[in-house]
Amino acid sequence: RTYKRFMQCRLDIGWLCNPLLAIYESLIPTEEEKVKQKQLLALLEKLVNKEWPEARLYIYGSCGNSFGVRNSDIDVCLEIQSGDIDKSELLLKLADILQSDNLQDVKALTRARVPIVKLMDPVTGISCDICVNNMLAVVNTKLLRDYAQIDVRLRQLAYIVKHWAKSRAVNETYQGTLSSYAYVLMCIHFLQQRRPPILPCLQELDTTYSVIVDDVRCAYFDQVEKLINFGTRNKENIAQLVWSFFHYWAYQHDYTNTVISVRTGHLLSKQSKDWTRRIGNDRHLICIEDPFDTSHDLGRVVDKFSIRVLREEFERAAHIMQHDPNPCATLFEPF
Ligand code: 3AT
Ligand code: MG
Repeated sequence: RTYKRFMQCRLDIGWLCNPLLAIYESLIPTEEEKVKQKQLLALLEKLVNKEWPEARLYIYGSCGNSFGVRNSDIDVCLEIQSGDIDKSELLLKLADILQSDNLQDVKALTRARVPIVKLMDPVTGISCDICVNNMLAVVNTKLLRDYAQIDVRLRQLAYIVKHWAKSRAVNETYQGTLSSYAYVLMCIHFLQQRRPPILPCLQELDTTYSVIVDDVRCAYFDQVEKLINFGTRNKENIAQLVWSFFHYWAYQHDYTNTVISVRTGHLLSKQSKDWTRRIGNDRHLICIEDPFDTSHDLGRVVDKFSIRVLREEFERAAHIMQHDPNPCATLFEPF
């Protein structure tokens, strides 16, 4: 009986699809904004190549991975053979090159955790952070973008989850909650685990794309246009998926023993990764394996206080999805 009621509840929330999709649509950047981003990238490339002809610029993060909301800043990575020049010097030089043109507020932040040059383009109104040789981020951006093309429900779910996380202030790594990147990986893993699955595991399929970055081999199947029918046997709609996502993280996930792994498409044991105890500042209270840098737990920022905050927020969201008469308002109420 309980199971029947449980299923009934999930089937009955179809009416929530339209309001959830309306939120999703309202968050997607416009074509006009995408064009402006490309213009700014072209301008930066021109300026950089005048000084360093062999250097390249890549967009990474939410503007490149197709999980970016409207009016966000762009993250750019400069790839350059730096020889014996150190990163700080390189960034100061870069700031100098960009200073000379019509860009505003050009600043090199050489002591940041990820050192960057910040700037604002008055023509497009877009702000931009440029880092150097952070190619693993460029490659994981491509992986997320490729997953997004397989089934539109990933983009829908991830936008809703990111919007929820920002509204509820649980998207702040410096306060011990999770990065946007971590939330998108949670969504991908979740959709790999549905039965029938909505997403495949690209790193388990034949390799069609392979690069070596910082001694890590990044390889997976990237001909995603061949996979656009992959998830069609699963008929779950976005309301059911949002409901199930929050239920999973509120009540079903085994925080004590398991690691989510997009790389394998499965749960792994903490034991197998030796993530069973605190080492230094890594507490492994919620474990999310980076798909390429597999020694990296994206949950390592979470501490014993913030894990409670996170789990209470998952429970709150699950409760709202189940009982609230107007979930679309309550779910995203500012914290
Ligand atoms: P927002 O829309 O800006 O919140 P985002 O996708 O830009 O989301 P972040 O700002 O968290 O995400 O990170 C920017 C990119 O940097 C995303 C990912 O390619 C990379 N990245 C972020 N955190 C990590 C990490 N811990 N390990 C590896 N790559 C990371
Ligand atoms: Mg970002």
